[in-house]
Amino acid sequence: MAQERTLGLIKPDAVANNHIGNIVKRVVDEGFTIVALRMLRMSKATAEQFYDVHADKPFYGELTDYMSSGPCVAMVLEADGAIVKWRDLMGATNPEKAAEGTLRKLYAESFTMNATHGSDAPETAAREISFFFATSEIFGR
Ligand code: 3AN
Repeated sequence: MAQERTLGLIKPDAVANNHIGNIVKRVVDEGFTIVALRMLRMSKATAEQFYDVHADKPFYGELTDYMSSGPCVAMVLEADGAIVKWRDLMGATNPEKAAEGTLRKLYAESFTMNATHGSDAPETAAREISFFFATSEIFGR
C-alpha cells in the first residue's frame, strides 16, 4: 500500500478529558509518523466551514457548537494506507458501536462528542490537511 497522509483531530471532549497523551501514544505505537501537529480552537464559523458537507444534517448545529466549544489537536498522520488505518483505529462514529480497543470505544463520550475525527477519502484528506496546515508546517521526509 502507498504512503498516504490523513488529517486527524483530537476533539474538544478528549482534550478536556486529558486524553491527548493517550491518543498521541497510540498513534505512534500503531506506526503512524506525525508530520504536523497543532492545538487550536475553532470559531463557530470555522467549524461550520470545516463540516460544510453536513450543513443539511439535523446534527449540524450541535456538532459545530461542540467543535467550537474548546481546543482540539490537529495532526497530519503519515503511514501506508493512513486514511483507512486511522479510521480503523478511531472505530465507528457511534461509540456504542465502536470495537473494543478503538479510540472512540476508549475515550468518546457520545455520538457527537466522539473523541476523534479522521478524513474519509484522499480528496477529503487533501482538503482537510490544507484547512489547518500550510505546506511549510508539514515536516515529512
Ligand atoms: P466520522 O467522523 O466517523 O467520519 P461523519 O463524518 O459522518 O462521521 O460525521 C461527522 C461528525 O458528526 C461525527 N464525528 C459526529 O461527531 C457527528 N455525527 C455524525 N452523525 C451523527 C448523529 N447521527 N448524531 C449526532 N452526531 C453525529
